Amino acid sequence: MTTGSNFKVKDLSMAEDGQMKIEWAESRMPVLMALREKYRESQPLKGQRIAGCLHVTKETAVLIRTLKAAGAEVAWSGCNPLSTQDDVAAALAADGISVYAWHGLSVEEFYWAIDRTLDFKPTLTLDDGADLIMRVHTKHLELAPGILGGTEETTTGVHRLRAMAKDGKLLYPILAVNDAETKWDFDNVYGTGQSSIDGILRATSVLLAGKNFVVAGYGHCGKGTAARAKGMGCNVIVTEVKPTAALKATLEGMRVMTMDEAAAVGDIFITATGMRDVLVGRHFERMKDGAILCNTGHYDVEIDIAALNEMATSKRTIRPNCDEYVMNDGRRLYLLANGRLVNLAAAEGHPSEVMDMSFANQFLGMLRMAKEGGNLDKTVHDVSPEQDQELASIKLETMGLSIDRLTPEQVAYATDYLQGT
Ligand code: 9W1
Repeated sequence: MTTGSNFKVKDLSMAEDGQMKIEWAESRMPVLMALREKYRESQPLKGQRIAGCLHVTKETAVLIRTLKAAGAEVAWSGCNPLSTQDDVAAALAADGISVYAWHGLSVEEFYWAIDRTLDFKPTLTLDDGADLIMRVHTKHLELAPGILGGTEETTTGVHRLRAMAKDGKLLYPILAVNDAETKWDFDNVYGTGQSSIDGILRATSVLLAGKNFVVAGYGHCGKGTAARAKGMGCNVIVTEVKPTAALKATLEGMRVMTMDEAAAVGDIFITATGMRDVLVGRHFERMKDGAILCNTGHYDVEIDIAALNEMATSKRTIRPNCDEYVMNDGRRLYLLANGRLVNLAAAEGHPSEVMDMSFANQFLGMLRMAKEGGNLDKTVHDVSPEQDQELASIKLETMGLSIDRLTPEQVAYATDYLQGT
């Protein structure tokens, strides 16, 4: 461990590798980079101290540097004990950022790291999962009056905070970055879609073309994964419990059937339901020799791993993130990443281009809280629809794409209910 007066990371000598990763991400995150240039002069975050608690990754580093470029002082900890990229943390520390994060820290160390960022008496907080906000509300209440506002990145965190706000327990306003269309709609569909396929390929290196690819759940994550698998030449089968979702899958060219039917024909299975017991013993019994099983839902409850262990006569790790289970009749089933999120465990999470939009929402959220936080109700606030459109418009521009504008006549037509038949 390398400890400095304002950081604790795994090994400061990894900074050069981290710096290269960050530069790579910067080259793929044009919206944040455009915002960095836009606010470099005016310094809208001057005088603000931001405590952040979010996965220490190359993408997060691009956000941190953008906040700093806009004038903020920043102190950071990771929001998950296993998501920190140690070389990225080292590069941030070498750059003078107060960062307390290393891969595999214990629960005590996790809260210790959050507390170090609170020593800094933040005026703004930035969360993924609300652990930092909760720490202020439980152990550091004295800091709350000095905090103008905060932002929250995820669904789970937003749920927690809305419940708190309902009870009147929230001590400063929060912006629900998660609920911005340019966040959840892109993260879940395109981020999870690509990274799940990426995880399967890294763990197995199988050919996707021609395979029967079974997606359980046709929500945003399932839909994204199914679309990408189809693009790679798979025959995609969708299983669902919700009639409208199943109907959409059908009309998008997916085959729909029950898991009992799919179990016998699938080559690759991925669960994306958020529900437990999606693949269970009776499915394992029917599966073909060589079938590959994985999960991209939040919790590792979708595949009944206990049953798999019980049914198997032997088990070995045949490749990283790929366990071979031999059934009593000799069939081999392959479980990826122990049934945990295959896109995080076997790949690298969402690609930088997708995080660009999520984190541009975070950046604009910080600007808004710095400016208006003091006047907002102490509840959970939504990102404005204008911010969504502005952000999408910058993204399009950075991709060299132009779109049409309504003419005044078209605007009048759209708003005049007297016109029409
Ligand atoms: N977030 N930069 C693992 C990621 C863990 C993780 C998690 C992301 C990003 C879903 C955020 C092994 C990055 C993060 C790389 C990695 C997430 C949990 C990102 C996808 C969400 C519980 N949740 N995310 N990049 N670990 O991709 O910040 O590689």
